[in-house]
Amino acid sequence: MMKRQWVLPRIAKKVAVMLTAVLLLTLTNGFNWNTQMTEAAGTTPVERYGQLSVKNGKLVDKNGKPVQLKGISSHGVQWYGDLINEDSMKWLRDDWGISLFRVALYTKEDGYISNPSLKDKVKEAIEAAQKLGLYVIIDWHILSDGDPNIYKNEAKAFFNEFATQYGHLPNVIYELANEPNGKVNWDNQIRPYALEVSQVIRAKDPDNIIIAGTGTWSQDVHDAANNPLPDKNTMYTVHFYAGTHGQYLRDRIDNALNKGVGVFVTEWGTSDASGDGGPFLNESKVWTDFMASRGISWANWSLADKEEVSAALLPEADRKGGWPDSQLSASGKFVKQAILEDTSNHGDGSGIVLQYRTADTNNKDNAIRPVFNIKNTGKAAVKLSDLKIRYYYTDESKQAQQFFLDWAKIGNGKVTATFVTLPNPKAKADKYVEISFTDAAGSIQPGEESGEIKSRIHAVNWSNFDEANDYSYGADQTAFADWDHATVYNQGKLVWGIQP
Ligand code: DCB
Repeated sequence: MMKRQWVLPRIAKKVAVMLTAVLLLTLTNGFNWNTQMTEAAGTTPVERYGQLSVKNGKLVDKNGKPVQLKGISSHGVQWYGDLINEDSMKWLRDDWGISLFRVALYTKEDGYISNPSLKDKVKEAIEAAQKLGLYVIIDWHILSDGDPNIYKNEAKAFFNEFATQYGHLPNVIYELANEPNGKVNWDNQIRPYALEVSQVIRAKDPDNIIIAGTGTWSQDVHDAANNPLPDKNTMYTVHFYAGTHGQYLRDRIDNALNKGVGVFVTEWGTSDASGDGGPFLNESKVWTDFMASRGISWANWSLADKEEVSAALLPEADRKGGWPDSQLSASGKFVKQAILEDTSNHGDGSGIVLQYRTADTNNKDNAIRPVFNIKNTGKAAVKLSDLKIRYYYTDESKQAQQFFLDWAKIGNGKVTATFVTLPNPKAKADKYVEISFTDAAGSIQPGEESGEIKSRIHAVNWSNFDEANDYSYGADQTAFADWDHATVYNQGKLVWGIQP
Protein backbone atom coordinates (compact mmCIF):
# COMPACT_ATOMS: atom_id res chain seq x y z
CA MET A 1 0.00 0.00 0.00
CA MET A 2 1.27 3.48 -0.83
CA LYS A 3 0.08 6.64 0.76
CA ARG A 4 1.31 9.85 -0.68
CA GLN A 5 -0.73 12.87 -1.53
CA TRP A 6 -0.67 16.54 -1.83
CA VAL A 7 -3.16 19.07 -2.97
CA LEU A 8 -2.27 22.10 -5.06
CA PRO A 9 -4.94 24.70 -5.61
CA ARG A 10 -4.50 26.19 -9.06
CA ILE A 11 -5.52 29.74 -8.40
CA ALA A 12 -4.72 30.99 -11.86
CA LYS A 13 -7.08 28.55 -13.48
CA LYS A 14 -9.69 28.82 -10.85
CA VAL A 15 -11.99 31.39 -12.36
CA ALA A 16 -12.02 29.78 -15.78
CA VAL A 17 -12.60 26.35 -14.30
CA MET A 18 -15.40 27.66 -12.14
CA LEU A 19 -17.20 29.14 -15.13
CA THR A 20 -16.81 25.88 -17.00
CA ALA A 21 -18.13 23.96 -14.01
CA VAL A 22 -21.19 26.16 -13.71
CA LEU A 23 -21.91 25.65 -17.40
CA LEU A 24 -21.47 21.89 -17.13
CA LEU A 25 -23.68 21.61 -14.10
CA THR A 26 -26.34 23.57 -15.91
CA LEU A 27 -26.08 21.32 -18.94
CA THR A 28 -26.29 18.14 -16.90
CA ASN A 29 -29.09 19.30 -14.63
CA GLY A 30 -31.72 17.68 -16.81
CA PHE A 31 -30.43 14.21 -15.98
CA ASN A 32 -32.61 12.44 -13.46
CA TRP A 33 -33.24 8.88 -12.34
CA ASN A 34 -36.66 7.32 -12.05
CA THR A 35 -38.03 8.10 -8.66
CA GLN A 36 -41.47 7.30 -7.42
CA MET A 37 -41.71 10.71 -5.80
CA THR A 38 -41.60 12.52 -9.09
CA GLU A 39 -44.24 10.32 -10.72
CA ALA A 40 -47.83 11.38 -10.87
CA ALA A 41 -49.88 9.44 -8.35
CA GLY A 42 -52.08 6.71 -9.77
CA THR A 43 -50.10 5.91 -12.88
CA THR A 44 -49.34 2.25 -13.57
CA PRO A 45 -45.82 0.87 -14.00
CA VAL A 46 -46.33 0.45 -17.76
CA GLU A 47 -47.62 4.03 -18.06
CA ARG A 48 -44.52 5.24 -16.24
CA TYR A 49 -41.86 3.17 -18.00
CA GLY A 50 -43.45 2.18 -21.33
CA GLN A 51 -41.37 0.24 -23.83
CA LEU A 52 -38.38 -1.36 -22.16
CA SER A 53 -35.02 -2.00 -23.76
CA VAL A 54 -31.46 -2.82 -22.80
CA LYS A 55 -28.82 -0.09 -22.86
CA ASN A 56 -25.23 -0.73 -21.76
CA GLY A 57 -26.31 -3.87 -19.95
CA LYS A 58 -29.11 -2.13 -18.06
CA LEU A 59 -32.85 -2.44 -18.34
CA VAL A 60 -34.08 1.02 -19.29
CA ASP A 61 -37.47 2.65 -19.76
CA LYS A 62 -38.92 4.47 -22.78
CA ASN A 63 -36.73 7.50 -21.98
CA GLY A 64 -33.57 5.47 -21.61
CA LYS A 65 -33.52 5.73 -17.81
CA PRO A 66 -32.55 2.64 -15.82
CA VAL A 67 -35.47 0.89 -14.17
CA GLN A 68 -35.63 -1.87 -11.56
CA LEU A 69 -38.80 -3.95 -11.81
CA LYS A 70 -39.79 -5.97 -8.75
CA GLY A 71 -42.53 -8.51 -8.32
CA ILE A 72 -43.49 -12.11 -7.84
CA SER A 73 -43.67 -15.33 -9.82
CA SER A 74 -46.61 -17.67 -9.82
CA HIS A 75 -46.01 -21.25 -8.77
CA GLY A 76 -46.86 -23.87 -11.40
CA VAL A 77 -50.08 -22.79 -13.13
CA GLN A 78 -51.19 -26.46 -13.13
CA TRP A 79 -51.25 -26.40 -9.32
CA TYR A 80 -51.80 -22.81 -8.19
CA GLY A 81 -53.43 -21.29 -11.27
CA ASP A 82 -56.44 -20.18 -9.23
CA LEU A 83 -54.23 -17.62 -7.46
CA ILE A 84 -53.54 -15.96 -10.83
CA ASN A 85 -56.38 -13.62 -11.74
CA GLU A 86 -57.00 -9.93 -12.31
CA ASP A 87 -58.13 -9.40 -8.70
CA SER A 88 -55.08 -11.01 -7.11
CA MET A 89 -52.77 -9.18 -9.51
CA LYS A 90 -54.49 -5.87 -8.80
CA TRP A 91 -54.01 -6.49 -5.08
CA LEU A 92 -50.35 -7.26 -5.63
CA ARG A 93 -49.97 -4.07 -7.63
CA ASP A 94 -51.80 -1.82 -5.16
CA ASP A 95 -50.92 -3.42 -1.80
CA TRP A 96 -47.46 -4.87 -2.53
CA GLY A 97 -46.36 -2.37 -5.15
CA ILE A 98 -45.36 -4.95 -7.78
CA SER A 99 -44.46 -3.77 -11.26
CA LEU A 100 -43.79 -7.29 -12.53
CA PHE A 101 -45.62 -10.63 -12.55
CA ARG A 102 -44.17 -13.90 -13.82
CA VAL A 103 -46.35 -16.76 -15.03
CA ALA A 104 -44.63 -20.14 -14.65
CA LEU A 105 -45.83 -22.54 -17.34
CA TYR A 106 -44.14 -25.84 -16.49
CA THR A 107 -43.48 -28.03 -19.50
CA LYS A 108 -43.29 -31.32 -17.52
CA GLU A 109 -44.67 -32.14 -14.06
CA ASP A 110 -48.23 -32.38 -15.52
CA GLY A 111 -47.61 -29.08 -17.25
CA TYR A 112 -48.13 -27.75 -20.77
CA ILE A 113 -46.79 -30.72 -22.72
CA SER A 114 -49.46 -33.06 -21.33
CA ASN A 115 -52.06 -30.32 -20.83
CA PRO A 116 -51.84 -27.63 -23.53
CA SER A 117 -54.99 -25.88 -22.23
CA LEU A 118 -52.80 -24.49 -19.43
CA LYS A 119 -51.72 -21.79 -21.86
CA ASP A 120 -55.15 -20.19 -21.37
CA LYS A 121 -54.04 -19.27 -17.84
CA VAL A 122 -50.97 -17.56 -19.29
CA LYS A 123 -53.22 -15.59 -21.61
CA GLU A 124 -55.47 -14.63 -18.71
CA ALA A 125 -52.43 -13.33 -16.82
CA ILE A 126 -51.13 -11.34 -19.81
CA GLU A 127 -54.52 -9.77 -20.41
CA ALA A 128 -54.90 -8.90 -16.71
CA ALA A 129 -51.39 -7.43 -16.73
CA GLN A 130 -52.29 -5.36 -19.77
CA LYS A 131 -55.33 -3.91 -17.99
CA LEU A 132 -53.39 -3.30 -14.78
CA GLY A 133 -50.32 -1.80 -16.43
CA LEU A 134 -47.97 -4.50 -15.14
CA TYR A 135 -45.03 -6.12 -16.89
CA VAL A 136 -45.51 -9.86 -17.33
CA ILE A 137 -42.90 -12.58 -17.89
CA ILE A 138 -44.03 -15.55 -19.95
CA ASP A 139 -41.92 -18.29 -18.37
CA TRP A 140 -41.36 -21.52 -20.33
CA HIS A 141 -40.67 -23.41 -17.13
CA ILE A 142 -38.48 -26.35 -18.01
CA LEU A 143 -37.23 -28.20 -14.94
CA SER A 144 -37.09 -32.02 -14.89
CA ASP A 145 -36.64 -31.82 -18.67
CA GLY A 146 -33.19 -30.32 -18.12
CA ASP A 147 -32.36 -29.89 -21.82
CA PRO A 148 -34.52 -27.20 -23.45
CA ASN A 149 -34.06 -28.91 -26.82
CA ILE A 150 -36.29 -31.81 -25.73
CA TYR A 151 -39.37 -29.63 -26.31
CA LYS A 152 -37.82 -27.12 -28.69
CA ASN A 153 -40.50 -27.53 -31.34
CA GLU A 154 -43.24 -27.03 -28.78
CA ALA A 155 -41.40 -23.97 -27.45
CA LYS A 156 -41.15 -22.47 -30.94
CA ALA A 157 -44.85 -23.01 -31.64
CA PHE A 158 -45.77 -21.63 -28.23
CA PHE A 159 -43.65 -18.48 -28.48
CA ASN A 160 -44.76 -17.93 -32.06
CA GLU A 161 -48.38 -17.94 -30.91
CA PHE A 162 -47.72 -15.63 -27.96
CA ALA A 163 -45.49 -13.19 -29.84
CA THR A 164 -48.08 -13.00 -32.61
CA GLN A 165 -50.93 -12.36 -30.20
CA TYR A 166 -49.19 -10.14 -27.66
CA GLY A 167 -45.89 -8.96 -29.14
CA HIS A 168 -47.31 -5.52 -29.95
CA LEU A 169 -47.87 -4.81 -26.23
CA PRO A 170 -45.04 -3.05 -24.39
CA ASN A 171 -45.45 -5.10 -21.21
CA VAL A 172 -44.60 -8.61 -22.42
CA ILE A 173 -41.27 -10.28 -21.54
CA TYR A 174 -40.27 -13.73 -22.82
CA GLU A 175 -38.30 -16.20 -20.70
CA LEU A 176 -37.05 -18.89 -23.05
CA ALA A 177 -36.17 -21.68 -20.62
CA ASN A 178 -36.50 -21.43 -16.85
CA GLU A 179 -33.67 -23.63 -15.57
CA PRO A 180 -31.64 -25.83 -17.88
CA ASN A 181 -29.87 -28.44 -15.77
CA GLY A 182 -28.12 -31.78 -16.00
CA LYS A 183 -25.69 -32.45 -18.81
CA VAL A 184 -26.30 -29.30 -20.77
CA ASN A 185 -24.20 -26.17 -21.08
CA TRP A 186 -24.62 -22.76 -22.63
CA ASP A 187 -22.40 -23.10 -25.67
CA ASN A 188 -23.50 -26.53 -26.86
CA GLN A 189 -27.19 -26.87 -26.05
CA ILE A 190 -28.72 -23.77 -24.48
CA ARG A 191 -27.41 -20.97 -26.69
CA PRO A 192 -28.35 -22.75 -29.95
CA TYR A 193 -31.85 -23.34 -28.53
CA ALA A 194 -32.15 -19.73 -27.36
CA LEU A 195 -30.99 -18.40 -30.73
CA GLU A 196 -33.55 -20.47 -32.62
CA VAL A 197 -36.47 -19.63 -30.33
CA SER A 198 -35.47 -15.93 -30.22
CA GLN A 199 -35.61 -15.78 -34.01
CA VAL A 200 -39.18 -17.08 -33.92
CA ILE A 201 -40.09 -14.36 -31.40
CA ARG A 202 -38.26 -11.60 -33.25
CA ALA A 203 -40.11 -12.41 -36.48
CA LYS A 204 -43.27 -11.24 -34.70
CA ASP A 205 -41.99 -8.98 -31.94
CA PRO A 206 -38.93 -6.92 -32.81
CA ASP A 207 -38.24 -5.28 -29.49
CA ASN A 208 -39.65 -6.67 -26.24
CA ILE A 209 -37.18 -8.07 -23.71
CA ILE A 210 -36.12 -11.71 -24.11
CA ILE A 211 -34.53 -13.48 -21.15
CA ALA A 212 -32.30 -16.52 -21.53
CA GLY A 213 -31.58 -19.07 -18.81
CA THR A 214 -28.22 -20.82 -18.46
CA GLY A 215 -26.86 -24.15 -17.19
CA THR A 216 -26.97 -25.42 -13.57
CA TRP A 217 -30.53 -24.14 -12.96
CA SER A 218 -29.69 -20.72 -14.43
CA GLN A 219 -26.58 -20.12 -12.38
CA ASP A 220 -24.03 -20.27 -15.24
CA VAL A 221 -24.33 -16.64 -16.31
CA HIS A 222 -20.55 -16.46 -16.81
CA ASP A 223 -20.92 -18.78 -19.80
CA ALA A 224 -23.51 -16.50 -21.39
CA ALA A 225 -21.42 -13.40 -20.61
CA ASN A 226 -18.52 -14.97 -22.52
CA ASN A 227 -20.70 -15.80 -25.51
CA PRO A 228 -23.83 -13.64 -25.48
CA LEU A 229 -26.65 -13.75 -28.00
CA PRO A 230 -26.60 -11.19 -30.82
CA ASP A 231 -29.98 -9.65 -29.99
CA LYS A 232 -29.55 -6.33 -28.18
CA ASN A 233 -32.71 -6.63 -26.08
CA THR A 234 -31.80 -10.00 -24.62
CA MET A 235 -30.92 -10.33 -20.94
CA TYR A 236 -29.69 -13.31 -18.93
CA THR A 237 -31.36 -14.67 -15.86
CA VAL A 238 -29.69 -15.76 -12.65
CA HIS A 239 -31.78 -17.76 -10.18
CA PHE A 240 -30.82 -18.04 -6.54
CA TYR A 241 -32.16 -19.45 -3.29
CA ALA A 242 -30.83 -17.50 -0.31
CA GLY A 243 -30.19 -20.60 1.81
CA THR A 244 -28.09 -22.25 -0.90
CA HIS A 245 -26.46 -19.57 -3.07
CA GLY A 246 -24.25 -16.80 -1.73
CA GLN A 247 -21.33 -14.56 -2.54
CA TYR A 248 -19.86 -16.66 -5.36
CA LEU A 249 -23.05 -16.23 -7.35
CA ARG A 250 -23.15 -12.47 -6.66
CA ASP A 251 -19.53 -12.30 -7.89
CA ARG A 252 -20.55 -14.09 -11.07
CA ILE A 253 -23.27 -11.51 -11.59
CA ASP A 254 -20.82 -8.62 -11.10
CA ASN A 255 -18.41 -10.19 -13.55
CA ALA A 256 -21.19 -10.59 -16.10
CA LEU A 257 -22.31 -6.97 -15.58
CA ASN A 258 -18.70 -5.85 -16.04
CA LYS A 259 -18.71 -7.59 -19.40
CA GLY A 260 -21.72 -5.49 -20.36
CA VAL A 261 -24.47 -8.11 -20.38
CA GLY A 262 -27.80 -7.44 -18.70
CA VAL A 263 -28.87 -9.62 -15.77
CA PHE A 264 -32.49 -10.18 -14.67
CA VAL A 265 -33.33 -12.34 -11.65
CA THR A 266 -36.60 -13.88 -12.81
CA GLU A 267 -36.76 -16.28 -9.88
CA TRP A 268 -35.32 -16.28 -6.36
CA GLY A 269 -36.45 -17.62 -3.03
CA THR A 270 -35.87 -16.94 0.66
CA SER A 271 -35.61 -20.72 1.19
CA ASP A 272 -32.97 -23.22 0.13
CA ALA A 273 -32.86 -24.56 -3.43
CA SER A 274 -35.58 -27.13 -2.77
CA GLY A 275 -38.09 -24.32 -2.26
CA ASP A 276 -38.29 -25.28 1.40
CA GLY A 277 -36.00 -24.88 4.44
CA GLY A 278 -35.39 -21.59 6.18
CA PRO A 279 -36.48 -18.87 5.57
CA PHE A 280 -33.02 -17.34 5.30
CA LEU A 281 -34.05 -13.73 5.71
CA ASN A 282 -30.63 -12.27 6.59
CA GLU A 283 -29.14 -13.88 3.51
CA SER A 284 -32.15 -12.71 1.50
CA LYS A 285 -31.56 -9.13 2.66
CA VAL A 286 -27.96 -9.27 1.44
CA TRP A 287 -29.33 -10.36 -1.92
CA THR A 288 -32.11 -7.76 -2.17
CA ASP A 289 -29.63 -5.00 -1.21
CA PHE A 290 -27.23 -6.32 -3.83
CA MET A 291 -29.92 -6.31 -6.51
CA ALA A 292 -31.06 -2.81 -5.50
CA SER A 293 -27.51 -1.46 -5.66
CA ARG A 294 -27.10 -2.78 -9.18
CA GLY A 295 -30.63 -2.02 -10.32
CA ILE A 296 -31.29 -5.69 -11.09
CA SER A 297 -34.96 -6.49 -11.67
CA TRP A 298 -36.44 -9.51 -9.89
CA ALA A 299 -39.39 -11.79 -9.30
CA ASN A 300 -39.70 -13.83 -6.12
CA TRP A 301 -40.71 -17.51 -5.99
CA SER A 302 -43.62 -17.86 -5.37
CA LEU A 303 -47.27 -16.86 -5.22
CA ALA A 304 -48.56 -20.06 -3.67
CA ASP A 305 -50.14 -21.18 -0.41
CA LYS A 306 -48.29 -24.49 -0.42
CA GLU A 307 -46.79 -25.62 2.87
CA GLU A 308 -43.27 -24.74 1.91
CA VAL A 309 -41.03 -21.89 3.04
CA SER A 310 -40.72 -20.15 -0.33
CA ALA A 311 -44.51 -19.83 -0.71
CA ALA A 312 -45.62 -16.26 0.04
CA LEU A 313 -49.08 -17.22 1.32
CA LEU A 314 -50.20 -19.41 4.18
CA PRO A 315 -52.40 -22.42 3.38
CA GLU A 316 -55.95 -21.55 2.40
CA ALA A 317 -55.22 -17.92 1.72
CA ASP A 318 -57.92 -16.16 -0.26
CA ARG A 319 -57.71 -16.77 -4.01
CA LYS A 320 -58.38 -13.20 -5.15
CA GLY A 321 -55.98 -11.09 -3.10
CA GLY A 322 -57.02 -8.97 -0.14
CA TRP A 323 -54.52 -10.86 2.01
CA PRO A 324 -54.05 -9.48 5.52
CA ASP A 325 -50.60 -10.05 7.04
CA SER A 326 -52.07 -13.03 8.89
CA GLN A 327 -52.37 -14.84 5.53
CA LEU A 328 -48.75 -14.13 4.56
CA SER A 329 -45.87 -16.45 5.37
CA ALA A 330 -42.61 -15.10 6.85
CA SER A 331 -41.26 -15.16 3.30
CA GLY A 332 -44.30 -13.35 1.96
CA LYS A 333 -43.99 -10.56 4.53
CA PHE A 334 -40.30 -10.12 3.81
CA VAL A 335 -40.83 -10.04 0.05
CA LYS A 336 -43.73 -7.61 0.27
CA GLN A 337 -41.50 -5.21 2.26
CA ALA A 338 -38.63 -5.64 -0.18
CA ILE A 339 -40.94 -4.76 -3.07
CA LEU A 340 -42.40 -1.76 -1.25
CA GLU A 341 -38.98 -0.44 -0.23
CA ASP A 342 -38.18 2.46 -2.52
CA THR A 343 -35.14 1.35 -4.49
CA SER A 344 -36.21 3.34 -7.50
CA ASN A 345 -33.37 5.81 -7.11
CA HIS A 346 -31.76 3.10 -9.02
CA GLY A 347 -28.37 1.88 -8.80
CA ASP A 348 -28.68 2.23 -5.12
CA GLY A 349 -31.05 2.04 -2.22
CA SER A 350 -29.54 4.90 -0.27
CA GLY A 351 -29.83 7.56 -2.92
CA ILE A 352 -26.22 8.20 -3.91
CA VAL A 353 -25.45 8.61 -7.59
CA LEU A 354 -21.93 9.13 -8.87
CA GLN A 355 -21.42 11.08 -12.04
CA TYR A 356 -18.13 11.12 -13.84
CA ARG A 357 -16.47 12.72 -16.80
CA THR A 358 -12.92 12.49 -18.03
CA ALA A 359 -10.91 15.66 -18.53
CA ASP A 360 -8.32 13.62 -20.43
CA THR A 361 -8.15 13.77 -24.18
CA ASN A 362 -4.78 12.02 -24.22
CA ASN A 363 -4.94 8.60 -22.61
CA LYS A 364 -1.21 7.95 -22.97
CA ASP A 365 0.20 10.96 -21.13
CA ASN A 366 1.42 11.32 -17.56
CA ALA A 367 -1.94 12.31 -16.09
CA ILE A 368 -5.22 10.61 -15.17
CA ARG A 369 -7.93 13.26 -14.86
CA PRO A 370 -11.21 11.98 -13.46
CA VAL A 371 -13.87 14.54 -12.57
CA PHE A 372 -16.74 13.59 -10.24
CA ASN A 373 -20.09 14.87 -9.08
CA ILE A 374 -22.02 13.15 -6.29
CA LYS A 375 -25.81 13.44 -6.31
CA ASN A 376 -28.06 12.71 -3.37
CA THR A 377 -31.32 11.39 -4.83
CA GLY A 378 -32.46 10.00 -1.47
CA LYS A 379 -34.70 11.46 1.18
CA ALA A 380 -32.12 12.34 3.85
CA ALA A 381 -29.03 14.53 3.91
CA VAL A 382 -25.74 12.65 3.44
CA LYS A 383 -22.53 13.76 5.16
CA LEU A 384 -19.69 14.01 2.68
CA SER A 385 -17.21 12.85 5.32
CA ASP A 386 -19.11 9.52 5.39
CA LEU A 387 -18.49 9.01 1.66
CA LYS A 388 -15.50 7.70 -0.24
CA ILE A 389 -15.06 7.46 -4.01
CA ARG A 390 -12.83 4.82 -5.55
CA TYR A 391 -11.40 5.17 -9.05
CA TYR A 392 -9.68 2.01 -10.33
CA TYR A 393 -6.80 1.90 -12.79
CA THR A 394 -3.67 0.06 -13.79
CA ASP A 395 -0.51 1.77 -12.65
CA GLU A 396 2.14 1.28 -15.33
CA SER A 397 4.60 3.50 -13.42
CA LYS A 398 4.95 1.22 -10.37
CA GLN A 399 5.97 4.41 -8.55
CA ALA A 400 4.42 6.27 -5.65
CA GLN A 401 1.42 8.29 -6.82
CA GLN A 402 0.57 11.95 -6.37
CA PHE A 403 -2.94 13.33 -6.10
CA PHE A 404 -3.82 16.88 -7.16
CA LEU A 405 -7.19 18.44 -6.61
CA ASP A 406 -7.55 20.96 -9.41
CA TRP A 407 -10.88 22.27 -8.25
CA ALA A 408 -13.83 21.34 -6.06
CA LYS A 409 -17.00 23.33 -5.66
CA ILE A 410 -17.08 22.42 -1.97
CA GLY A 411 -13.53 23.80 -1.53
CA ASN A 412 -10.24 22.25 -2.55
CA GLY A 413 -8.97 21.86 1.00
CA LYS A 414 -11.90 19.62 1.93
CA VAL A 415 -10.89 16.81 -0.41
CA THR A 416 -8.15 14.29 0.38
CA ALA A 417 -6.99 11.05 -1.20
CA THR A 418 -4.99 7.91 -0.61
CA PHE A 419 -3.76 5.24 -3.02
CA VAL A 420 -4.30 1.55 -2.47
CA THR A 421 -2.65 -1.30 -4.34
CA LEU A 422 -5.02 -4.23 -4.85
CA PRO A 423 -3.77 -7.38 -3.13
CA ASN A 424 -5.30 -9.38 -6.00
CA PRO A 425 -4.90 -7.40 -9.22
CA LYS A 426 -7.76 -7.52 -11.73
CA ALA A 427 -7.55 -7.46 -15.51
CA LYS A 428 -8.11 -3.69 -15.65
CA ALA A 429 -7.13 -2.59 -12.17
CA ASP A 430 -4.19 -3.02 -9.84
CA LYS A 431 -4.65 0.22 -7.91
CA TYR A 432 -7.31 2.67 -6.88
CA VAL A 433 -7.35 6.18 -5.60
CA GLU A 434 -9.76 6.64 -2.71
CA ILE A 435 -11.09 10.17 -2.42
CA SER A 436 -12.45 11.29 0.97
CA PHE A 437 -13.88 14.47 2.44
CA THR A 438 -13.16 16.33 5.65
CA ASP A 439 -15.87 17.18 8.18
CA ALA A 440 -15.79 20.76 6.91
CA ALA A 441 -17.12 19.53 3.55
CA GLY A 442 -20.59 19.41 5.12
CA SER A 443 -23.59 17.49 3.76
CA ILE A 444 -25.42 17.03 0.49
CA GLN A 445 -29.11 17.75 0.99
CA PRO A 446 -31.78 15.58 -0.70
CA GLY A 447 -31.99 16.50 -4.37
CA GLU A 448 -28.67 18.38 -4.21
CA GLU A 449 -25.20 17.51 -5.42
CA SER A 450 -21.59 18.01 -4.40
CA GLY A 451 -20.73 19.91 -7.54
CA GLU A 452 -17.62 19.27 -9.53
CA ILE A 453 -14.65 17.50 -7.93
CA LYS A 454 -11.80 17.73 -10.42
CA SER A 455 -8.87 15.45 -9.65
CA ARG A 456 -5.58 14.55 -11.26
CA ILE A 457 -3.19 11.67 -10.69
CA HIS A 458 0.50 11.49 -11.58
CA ALA A 459 3.32 9.13 -10.76
CA VAL A 460 6.08 10.80 -8.73
CA ASN A 461 8.51 10.39 -11.61
CA TRP A 462 5.95 11.82 -14.07
CA SER A 463 6.06 8.69 -16.22
CA ASN A 464 3.19 7.97 -18.59
CA PHE A 465 0.08 5.91 -17.92
CA ASP A 466 -1.92 3.89 -20.40
CA GLU A 467 -5.52 4.66 -19.53
CA ALA A 468 -7.03 2.50 -22.26
CA ASN A 469 -6.77 -0.48 -19.91
CA ASP A 470 -8.13 1.31 -16.83
CA TYR A 471 -11.31 -0.08 -15.30
CA SER A 472 -12.75 3.27 -14.26
CA TYR A 473 -11.74 5.24 -17.35
CA GLY A 474 -14.53 6.29 -19.72
CA ALA A 475 -12.76 7.57 -22.82
CA ASP A 476 -15.96 8.82 -24.42
CA GLN A 477 -17.58 10.32 -21.35
CA THR A 478 -16.44 13.91 -21.62
CA ALA A 479 -19.66 15.31 -20.13
CA PHE A 480 -21.07 14.30 -16.74
CA ALA A 481 -23.19 11.17 -16.77
CA ASP A 482 -23.82 8.43 -14.23
CA TRP A 483 -20.85 6.09 -14.07
CA ASP A 484 -20.93 2.69 -12.39
CA HIS A 485 -17.27 1.84 -13.09
CA ALA A 486 -16.22 3.93 -10.13
CA THR A 487 -17.62 3.17 -6.70
CA VAL A 488 -18.95 5.09 -3.71
CA TYR A 489 -19.04 3.86 -0.10
CA ASN A 490 -21.15 5.32 2.68
CA GLN A 491 -19.60 4.49 6.07
CA GLY A 492 -17.75 1.67 4.39
CA LYS A 493 -20.77 0.14 2.65
CA LEU A 494 -20.86 0.02 -1.13
CA VAL A 495 -23.73 2.28 -2.23
CA TRP A 496 -22.89 2.97 -5.85
CA GLY A 497 -21.13 1.27 -8.72
CA ILE A 498 -19.58 -2.07 -9.49
CA GLN A 499 -16.16 -3.05 -8.17
CA PRO A 500 -13.82 -4.58 -10.75
C1 DCB B 1 -36.26 -24.11 -9.10
C2 DCB B 1 -37.44 -24.26 -10.04
C3 DCB B 1 -38.77 -24.19 -9.34
C4 DCB B 1 -38.65 -24.81 -7.99
C5 DCB B 1 -37.73 -23.92 -7.18
C6 DCB B 1 -37.39 -24.46 -5.81
O1 DCB B 1 -35.62 -25.35 -8.97
F1 DCB B 1 -37.42 -23.36 -11.05
O2 DCB B 1 -39.71 -24.82 -10.14
O3 DCB B 1 -39.91 -24.84 -7.36
O4 DCB B 1 -36.52 -23.63 -7.85
O5 DCB B 1 -36.77 -25.69 -5.90
C7 DCB B 1 -40.26 -26.04 -6.72
C8 DCB B 1 -41.48 -25.76 -5.89
C9 DCB B 1 -41.99 -27.04 -5.28
C10 DCB B 1 -42.19 -28.06 -6.38
C11 DCB B 1 -40.92 -28.25 -7.18
C12 DCB B 1 -41.08 -29.18 -8.37
O6 DCB B 1 -41.19 -24.79 -4.90
O7 DCB B 1 -43.20 -26.80 -4.60
O8 DCB B 1 -42.55 -29.32 -5.79
O9 DCB B 1 -40.53 -26.99 -7.71
O10 DCB B 1 -42.01 -28.69 -9.24
C13 DCB B 1 -34.31 -25.46 -8.54
C14 DCB B 1 -33.52 -24.36 -8.30
C15 DCB B 1 -32.18 -24.51 -7.91
C16 DCB B 1 -31.66 -25.78 -7.74
C17 DCB B 1 -32.45 -26.91 -7.95
C18 DCB B 1 -33.78 -26.74 -8.34
N1 DCB B 1 -30.33 -25.95 -7.33
N2 DCB B 1 -34.58 -27.90 -8.54
O11 DCB B 1 -29.56 -25.00 -7.27
O12 DCB B 1 -29.92 -27.11 -7.01
O13 DCB B 1 -34.00 -29.01 -8.55
O14 DCB B 1 -35.81 -27.85 -8.70
